[in-house]
Amino acid sequence: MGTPMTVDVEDTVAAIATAPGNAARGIVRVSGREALACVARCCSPGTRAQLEHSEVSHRFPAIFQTAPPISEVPVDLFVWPTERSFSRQPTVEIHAIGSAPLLGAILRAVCDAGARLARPGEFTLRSFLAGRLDLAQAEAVLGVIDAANQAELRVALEQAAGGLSGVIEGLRQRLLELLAHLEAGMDFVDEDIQFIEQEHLQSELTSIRTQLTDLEIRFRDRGQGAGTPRVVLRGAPNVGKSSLFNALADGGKALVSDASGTTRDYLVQQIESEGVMFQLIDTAGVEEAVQDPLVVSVQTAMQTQWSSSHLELFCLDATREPSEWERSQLSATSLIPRMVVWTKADLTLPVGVRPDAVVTSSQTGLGLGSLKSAVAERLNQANSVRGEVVSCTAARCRGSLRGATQRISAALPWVAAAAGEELIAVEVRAALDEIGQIVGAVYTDDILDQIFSRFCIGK
Ligand SMILES: Nc1nc2c(ncn2[C@@H]2O[C@H](COP(=O)(O)OP(=O)(O)OP(=O)(O)O)[C@@H](O)[C@H]2O)c(=O)[nH]1
Ligand SMILES: [Mg+2]
Repeated sequence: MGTPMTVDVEDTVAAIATAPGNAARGIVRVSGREALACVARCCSPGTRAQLEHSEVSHRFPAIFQTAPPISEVPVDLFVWPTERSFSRQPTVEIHAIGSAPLLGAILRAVCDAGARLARPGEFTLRSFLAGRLDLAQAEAVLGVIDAANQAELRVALEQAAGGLSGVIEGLRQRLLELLAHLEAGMDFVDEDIQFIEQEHLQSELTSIRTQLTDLEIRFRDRGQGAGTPRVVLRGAPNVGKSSLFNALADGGKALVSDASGTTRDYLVQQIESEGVMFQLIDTAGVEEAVQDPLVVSVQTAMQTQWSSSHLELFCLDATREPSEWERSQLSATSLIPRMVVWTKADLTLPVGVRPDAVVTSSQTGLGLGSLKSAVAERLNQANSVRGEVVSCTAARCRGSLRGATQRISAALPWVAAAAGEELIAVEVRAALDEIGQIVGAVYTDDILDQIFSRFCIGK
């Protein structure tokens, strides 16, 4: 298997593993087939014998010989003679006083003895290729190195310990299990054996899709600076979105009228609630099966606003029963986190109030305070989970998560139509490939290159 950085991932590499600058302690790390022999060549015969006879990981003081004028350096050697090291290769760490010229001299000596300089991220790459880390964990190593504060460090350490990988792996296992059942069905296509109930397949795929969407939303703002969250008013025409917009945004200037389809372009207003700033966006009512080119472009603009928002306030008119479209929206999982809002509650109280819905009236101001507080609370919650992954992982994984979600969305109609297992299996397999890229169960040289080239040398 080729890798972007090196053809031979077993040859012996060396680098200074500690940050530049003087410190109490500095480390030169040597990893690869000949690691122990290379270091042994730089030590006294006694140390050499000790290295050659190392069978288990151990540590001992030694005198390291470099070129004059420094010549003899007292060091501590940390030795991993077997695959029980970080890179899963024989490894030696030479711990010395953290002086740059001293560490430089040690590194040169090791290279003269047969090692070559490691490339950025090469130790971590080896660890990944040896199966010790998955890609998300490898990136977490980068996150630990780059952490600017305690909170970032906590997130990176948790990811390095496999937090994210555990979640992704769980989803992967569930998809693999479905795939196994589907493939079994394909093998026995002539016999009347059902390996998986259609209902189970449907509910399992739907639940996996919900989890993927949640993850994607959590990742959305990482790696590109969060900015002010966007909260969009969405719903059928004439339900009172613009009236609510005006009532919530002091001085909101949205046009309001009895006529359906009043709002054409979207409007944005900055709002503050309980210390949380957000942008409230009024959009055109959702119209189905439109043909008029103007309405089509209005609907497209609305869709764009919606899909780039962080929270949707789905508005329902309390004076009438929810329409079929509204009911289907409420039962489907949404890509955007959603809150349900009843409007016009001064005219009549909604029937069948949902426990999670906020009841409002733009006319009397009923429920507006609660709605603002609820929005602030939801945005706060979203903020705290959004920080759970290292930002470079988030940036890389968004595409994979979205791809997997789309594949599962494509599979669901086949399931509903009781179509052949092959059609469903194709999508499930593709979803698995997408998810596999996050942890590196499936990877390409490009991905590896992108990730490991961001490391500094010595990691
Ligand atoms: N009584 C009462 N009427 C309301 C309330 N909210 C909106 N309305 C009326 O409902 C009608 C539609 O309101 P809009 O705010 O324009 O509705 P919209 O959802 O923005 O409509 P489109 O932009 O066409 O999608 C208007 O006649 C409003 O006066 C409310 O809380 N109470
Ligand atoms: Mg409107």
